[in-house]
Amino acid sequence: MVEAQKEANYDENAIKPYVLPELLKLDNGKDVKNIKDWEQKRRPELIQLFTEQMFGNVPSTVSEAFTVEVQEESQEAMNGTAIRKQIAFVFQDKIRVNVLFYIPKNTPSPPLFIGYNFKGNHTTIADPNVVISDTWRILNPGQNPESSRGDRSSRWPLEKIVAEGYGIATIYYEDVDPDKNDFTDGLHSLFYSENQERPAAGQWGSLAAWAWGMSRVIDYVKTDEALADSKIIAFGHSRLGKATLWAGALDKRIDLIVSNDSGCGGAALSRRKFGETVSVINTSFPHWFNSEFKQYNDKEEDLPIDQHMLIALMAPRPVYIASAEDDTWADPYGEYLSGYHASPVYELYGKKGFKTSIQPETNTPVHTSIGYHKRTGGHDVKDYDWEQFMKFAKMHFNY
Ligand code: GTR
Repeated sequence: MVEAQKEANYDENAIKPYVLPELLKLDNGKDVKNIKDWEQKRRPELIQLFTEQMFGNVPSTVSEAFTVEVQEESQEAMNGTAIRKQIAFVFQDKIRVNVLFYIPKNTPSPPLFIGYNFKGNHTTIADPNVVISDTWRILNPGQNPESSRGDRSSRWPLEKIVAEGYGIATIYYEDVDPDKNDFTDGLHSLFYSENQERPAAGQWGSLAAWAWGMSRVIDYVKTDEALADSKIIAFGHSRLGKATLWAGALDKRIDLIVSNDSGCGGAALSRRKFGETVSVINTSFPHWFNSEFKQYNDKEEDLPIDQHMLIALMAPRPVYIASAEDDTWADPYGEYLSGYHASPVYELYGKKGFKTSIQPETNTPVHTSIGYHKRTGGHDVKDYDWEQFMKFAKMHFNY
């Protein structure tokens, strides 16, 4: 990995000319002229292409039931300003996925951020009541979870988010699918036919499973009286930003989508081959995408899609693309360009996207129907990022 990062191209002038696949042209060559063409024809074509060529399809057996348990609830979280609620999805009595909510008190239907975390719900806040996940214990044998409580709180300014009037739900992503090239555990394992140990050709990889998991959280939210009418903001950083974009494409109950430093396979245009490339990502993380995506290793120009199309699938809902100046591996300019090239779909809806292909200066956010900023610093989630996401959400929800 370190080697691949050293060898990658970071020179804007070394990018070979490329032609992006056309967003507003149907497979049969006809132009997409209006919202109806987009929604009824082009959008479904693109969903199908991303499913078949990249993220993989979800097995049909996946509709199998799961149960929801309320594990814990307190009206006195965050010094009495918030309700803490912890629920668990239990899949076939084998897998528990814990969801941690903080909901501002006395705020009817607050907009709700839903986002995966990398290291366990208990790392997002130093709250001794946060349940430690079973999967976390399995993946971290012999480690005392108490020593990591709150140690990721710099990425999760939960008190500030709640103080601004937002609810937040977070889930440990490895509860849904442990992040390794092994499909014997995690959600995939529940939907195999006999003797199957891996997803079949074309079936879902880990990113699609994480996206699917996010939609199950929304299923629950819609049944919770306090949140059923809340606007839903899906948030994800890096690989979880990729999963969040895919969730946003598939699930229109998500009202606003935030991708932070999502890079290759997320917001960054693949054809630029700047920083991480398709071949590198498929080699380092063969389990993220489906088997079909491997055929585009070093052949990005053969892809029938590129990532501006993924951004366009959010339209007309607001989408935020955040980059970081030193995160060249994720190709900040390629992330901006996806927003720029997705803009014509927003314009079909009479909404504003980006008018120029020139990337905004560092720490100079642009907030239209598409939001973008490149902040100072590296691959991370900072208060600055959250401040922009909340400002953007306020603007769109008149909140
Ligand atoms: C990197 C990977 C990126 C990005 C990142 C992360 O190693 O190459 O695509 O997803 O991990 O998730 O932090």
